[in-house]
Amino acid sequence: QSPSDPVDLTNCDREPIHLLGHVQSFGCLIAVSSDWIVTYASQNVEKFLGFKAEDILGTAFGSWVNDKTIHAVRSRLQLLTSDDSVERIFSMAILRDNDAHFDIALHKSGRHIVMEFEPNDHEEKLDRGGFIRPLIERLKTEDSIVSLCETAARHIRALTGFDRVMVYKFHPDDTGEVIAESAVKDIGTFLGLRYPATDIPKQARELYRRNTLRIISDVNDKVSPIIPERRKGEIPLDLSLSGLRAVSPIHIEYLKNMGVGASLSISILKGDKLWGLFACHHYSPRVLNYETRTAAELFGQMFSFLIEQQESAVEREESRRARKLHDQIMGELAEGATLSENFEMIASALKSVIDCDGVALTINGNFQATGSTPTKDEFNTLMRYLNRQETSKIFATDSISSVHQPAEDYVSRAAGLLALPVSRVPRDYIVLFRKEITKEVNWAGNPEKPVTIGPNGIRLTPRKSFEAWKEVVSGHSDYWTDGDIAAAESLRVTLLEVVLRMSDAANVERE
Ligand code: BLA
Repeated sequence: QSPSDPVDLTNCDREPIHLLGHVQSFGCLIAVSSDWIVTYASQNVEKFLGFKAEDILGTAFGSWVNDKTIHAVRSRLQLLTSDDSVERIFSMAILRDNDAHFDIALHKSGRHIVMEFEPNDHEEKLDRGGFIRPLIERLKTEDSIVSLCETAARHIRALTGFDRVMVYKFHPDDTGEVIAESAVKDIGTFLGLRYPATDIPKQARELYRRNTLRIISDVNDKVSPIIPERRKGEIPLDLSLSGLRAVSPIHIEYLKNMGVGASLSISILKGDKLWGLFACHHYSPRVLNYETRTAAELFGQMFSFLIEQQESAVEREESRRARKLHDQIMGELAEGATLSENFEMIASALKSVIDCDGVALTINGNFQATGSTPTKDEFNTLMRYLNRQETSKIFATDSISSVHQPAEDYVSRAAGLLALPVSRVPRDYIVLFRKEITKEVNWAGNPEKPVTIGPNGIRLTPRKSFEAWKEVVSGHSDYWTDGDIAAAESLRVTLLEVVLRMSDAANVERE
């Protein structure tokens, strides 16, 4: 797809959002070649620097920039550590013939050096960096992912002044959920809402790993084209690392449909994976100066480490609980007792480690169940399906009905299952069930009530997205996480031990 092909709802995961050739109006962009000749300029350089973009193309950078700036830019370029790094210079007079101060962002794009300029005339230092350290100290005392996210959202709102700051976490299937929120009064809440993966298409998620902050300062902005559109024999200038990049018109339409005036998002990474975003809305245009954006970005990076730390603490806690459960089950089982005799104890022990709505057990065709499960007959039919699977492994699905059609009859009772084979005889299983996800949502205040509906229609609103997501997940339970499967695997080993002990006992008796 080329940048000029029309984009619509069917192809927007292929829109080349890094090649759209425009910058937002709060700054201007100039690119130079390795011999410092200007190769690209945004049309709005005139507004900021006083000369026409057409006139500056092909000139030597040093012919209009002062020596101090040339020196600073050259030395910053040496500091670029990777293809994805951006260097910054704050509040510097750059021109030979006037004293206007600018912030400069520098990065490399292919064989071009890209410089982005934003006016910065304030005298006093903002000391946004000073904001970060005490905040990190404060966050270190939080003991859960959600409380960590809530506190962070509150502080990001204080730092940026955005009306609403959400922590949007990606699930393994790339859908996302608002797990924390801080907002001004009376604008309703998005907390708990889930969205389909397509709302933040794949190429955007990919880009947000490399460039961790983007601001859309005004959805009605008159964005400025970069000229030339492309140089002979080249693709358009790659704007992946640009801070001024004008974003996809599809996304602008989405924001407008929501009544949002400005948007800011900061990536939260876990390792090199996109874990989530701070997604921020403002209900009127909002430009944040570069220093504040830099502080927010830095905060996002530090926060990523805290999330990683917290998640591994959770994982350690989970395996500690699984071990404890092992000891408990082994301890409580009376000598020679069978799994069936201890079904309730085992079921509640399992539930305490793996969240589920029902548990069923079948040993030698003997069926027991607790909570929300299929009936005995339904279960027997299901067993025939399970027995065709590889028996020595945990089997998990978040949609039984998509692999075993009769399960459509009991989706409301049991939509997903996790089966633990507990004997070498293929017929013995403990099965955990989960109900269908149907999230009831509080739309009070309806902050996303469409204001205007753009050319792509009502679909581009969070509410419609949410409905689309509900369709996608109809017949599904919440998915089983890697942690659930790992816990089930270790419990299966425990239960097998019990089964073996029983058969040993039986053997001893027979002797
Ligand atoms: C980008 N979509 C985004 C971004 C967010 C969302 C946060 C990042 C850009 C930004 O900071 O605004 C989605 N925003 C949300 C969600 C909530 C929110 C889910 O506040 C929930 C509260 N979007 C669609 C559909 C398409 C689409 C159907 O809904 C395409 C068919 C496209 N979204 C789309 C594109 C981008 C995007 C192309 C990239 C924008 C860019 O960086 O150029």
